[in-house]
Amino acid sequence: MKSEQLAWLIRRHGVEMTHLSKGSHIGAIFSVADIMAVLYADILKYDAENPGWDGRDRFLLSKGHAGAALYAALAECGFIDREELKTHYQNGSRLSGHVSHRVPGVDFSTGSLGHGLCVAAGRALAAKQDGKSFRSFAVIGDGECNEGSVWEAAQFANHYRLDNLVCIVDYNHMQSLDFCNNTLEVNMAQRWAGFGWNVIEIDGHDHNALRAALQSTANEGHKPTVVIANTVKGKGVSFMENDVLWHYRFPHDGWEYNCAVNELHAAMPEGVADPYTPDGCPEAQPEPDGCRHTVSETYHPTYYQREVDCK
Ligand SMILES: Cc1ncc(C[n+]2csc(CCOP(=O)(O)OP(=O)(O)O)c2C)c(N)n1
Ligand SMILES: [Mg+2]
Repeated sequence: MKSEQLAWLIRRHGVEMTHLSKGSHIGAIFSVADIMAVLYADILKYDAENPGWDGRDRFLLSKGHAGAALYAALAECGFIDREELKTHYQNGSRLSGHVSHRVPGVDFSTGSLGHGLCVAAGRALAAKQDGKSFRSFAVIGDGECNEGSVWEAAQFANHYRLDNLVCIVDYNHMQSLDFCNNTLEVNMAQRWAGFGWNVIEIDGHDHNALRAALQSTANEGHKPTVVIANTVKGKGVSFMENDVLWHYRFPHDGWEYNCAVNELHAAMPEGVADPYTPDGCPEAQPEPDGCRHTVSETYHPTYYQREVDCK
């Protein structure tokens, strides 16, 4: 499957999964969808028939709250059944809201931010010590970079010259309740370079740029590589883009779900079929006046305004 098709399906599954479960993090899922799609379509070595294959690249979605994006990719790549996606975030399901290692193709549970890069760095060192050729990848959030453990791992990876380690930062400038720079400012590229990493900065929704950055990360100094992927939180549905509301809100019945689906349909790549609403949502009404938010200064007014005005 082409990465563009996979990215579309990740977004479509993401809408359905959060809608059905009344679950969170659709903005984070959309933000990382293109990164996940290029990784699973073009970059990672894996065997869906044998998820524990020793030669596989090791992958971690450290921003585990976007687990639906990973589960959707795993379903489309044959690790789990598509039908199971409908159980996401629901009691008894192994597809927990945050990433679970009980799911085939997942080696490590995530959701408590700040741990993924540490594990990925350890795996990269183990590969070197054992003479194995796999690469170790971690996708982390920019808000996650507030965690000190990220920078401990960064130092460690530099010290051991882990050129088989790739960290991708989903750089959407937002964290759960606010913009990152209102919370704790990080000069992203400069910080990683200062920690001795090979820094590549790209548009995180440009599949060609992602492929080029991730294909080979070998470099003369044997440095670990960080791909700073500039993204838009909520990318793909206009009223979810750059609005902190959609960190926790799920697409509700009515115009939110219908318009989200129809916007995705308008951008559907060739060769893809929508498993849920093949013809889109014909009944879709446009959103009521005053419900579309622009980039907000702070979380609170935006969130409560929507709850009061537009329910
Ligand atoms: C250790 C820890 N602290 C707090 C949280 C709660 N939390 C969940 S998502 C989130 C924001 C993450 O922001 P970012 O890493 O930028 O991810 P994005 O959603 O923007 O992709 C926070 C603070 C958590 N999951 N783990
Ligand atoms: Mg973020």
